[in-house]
Amino acid sequence: MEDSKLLKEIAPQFAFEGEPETCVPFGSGHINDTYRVACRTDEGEKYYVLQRMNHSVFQNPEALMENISSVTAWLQREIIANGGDEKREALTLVPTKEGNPFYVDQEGEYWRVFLLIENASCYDTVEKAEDFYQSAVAFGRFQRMLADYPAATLHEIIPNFHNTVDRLRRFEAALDADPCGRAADVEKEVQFVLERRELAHYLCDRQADGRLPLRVTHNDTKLNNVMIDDETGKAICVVDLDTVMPGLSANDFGDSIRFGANTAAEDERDLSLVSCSMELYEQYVKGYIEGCADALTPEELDALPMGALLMTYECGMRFLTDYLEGDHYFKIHREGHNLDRARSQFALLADMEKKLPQMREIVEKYRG
Ligand code: GN1
Ligand code: MG
Repeated sequence: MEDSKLLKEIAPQFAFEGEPETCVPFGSGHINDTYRVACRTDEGEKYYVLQRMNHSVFQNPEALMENISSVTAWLQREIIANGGDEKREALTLVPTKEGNPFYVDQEGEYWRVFLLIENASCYDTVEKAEDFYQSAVAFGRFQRMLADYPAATLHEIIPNFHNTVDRLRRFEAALDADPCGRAADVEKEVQFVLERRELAHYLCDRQADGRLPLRVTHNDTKLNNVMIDDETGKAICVVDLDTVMPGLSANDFGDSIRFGANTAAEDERDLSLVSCSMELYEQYVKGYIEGCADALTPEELDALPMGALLMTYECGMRFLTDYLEGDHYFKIHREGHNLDRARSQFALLADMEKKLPQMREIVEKYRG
């Protein structure tokens, strides 16, 4: 939608402080469309984040918004109880003028607004090891603050989201159907996935037999989903709560490593640049264990390194599935983008497989 149309038709639905004056694209997510709205108030400009929710990915936006409303309210209470600033350390939903948490337009598109946390930034790549450590503390703290939240009351927004066994089944179905005739070009990548079928079971089996407990998890723990204070350099707030669901701590840990400890971008084409940095991995382990305090069980701590391998395997498989199916899930910005992403994830996994003993030793060092 045109920015001007957004400003005229969508923005006025929300209970902003002041008058919305500008609306510009914002952020780098693959799923929703995000804009920054500036409003003029007596005290100067005030900023908000306006998002159009992707309802083909999120088929039940009402349930999703229920999850976000109750998790953010819980986090705000915890933050206030700890003497923190709840408007800066948690997301704040801005309701519509009618008091609803989202607005549905005439085309059936779902919109929502959050307060923009000012003087803070999200980073797409690790510029400083300290930022990565900070993000680990933030995700660890997130885990700890939600440790007593009744996880079973949350809606499962995307069923089987991090069920790697199910992701493998869906990959094999896409491969069989081959709707775009692309399977023949990706034999090497397909082989890579199929050779590792066993890996898909590692976490699912441990969850099924009760060795790993269900937690409230974020499920998209990339570095760019944490806001870092521009002045202090400290992580302040975990954002993008769309996929908050019951899940496993190893998945949250693993997805952070997949994205942030990679020495290259998620879609890097020069695979010689892709590797899992043990320095960054160590920073994350240290920060995550500190942030969680003792909220994790010994079995959960044992499973963390394998979580990194699993999430990388799963994400690569998801990119490859989307490539085979014609790129309708992840937004692409160039021809073959999902294939590039899959290849770089597989290069990263191959490197992690070599480094697994060292990854385990590092967890031993910090678990206390
Ligand atoms: C998607 O929208 P974004 O970039 O935060 C995806 C994640 C993937 C990620 C890969 C709902 O997240 O699961 O790990 O892309 N989110 C959803 O970059 O599928
Ligand atoms: Mg995101």
